[in-house]
Amino acid sequence: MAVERTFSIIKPDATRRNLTGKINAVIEGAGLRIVAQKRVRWTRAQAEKFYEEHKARPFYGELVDFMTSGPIVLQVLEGENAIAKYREVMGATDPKEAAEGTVRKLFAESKGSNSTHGSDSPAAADREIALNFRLDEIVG
Ligand code: DAT
Ligand code: MG
Repeated sequence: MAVERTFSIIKPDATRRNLTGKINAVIEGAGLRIVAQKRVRWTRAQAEKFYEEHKARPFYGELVDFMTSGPIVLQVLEGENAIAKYREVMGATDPKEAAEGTVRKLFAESKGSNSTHGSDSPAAADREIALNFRLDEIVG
């Protein structure tokens, strides 16, 4: 297995409830290192571009509304097998289906308001990191 980087977002439902530190504790407890982090508020254009693969889905408008509804924390996580590992640490998209101990089981409110994003493939991780961080903002 190789050391990889993945892209993570702590979503507006989680920043609103002051859960950034608790989610970071789960991330670090799983052995992933936070090698870049910044708190921002996305414009609609930024959210639309980030989620453009979902443009045709019925929940796209709601997703863009939600992701621009408050501050978010953008992160790059590094570790062995980081992409698959963080998907496991997050749990299923719908917290009702998420395994015990996962971030979404612990903290998510609903399928839409689900506290975290994590890249789902190496190509997605590369694209999502490049969209959100300059190289000199990532310190491994
Ligand atoms: P994931 O974030 O687990 O990779 P996804 O890529 O299928 O899930 O969808 C992106 C986000 O869109 C997801 O985190 C929450 C929202 N979403 C997905 N399916 C939804 C649905 N049926 N209703 C409302 N929001 C949904
Ligand atoms: Mg996804």
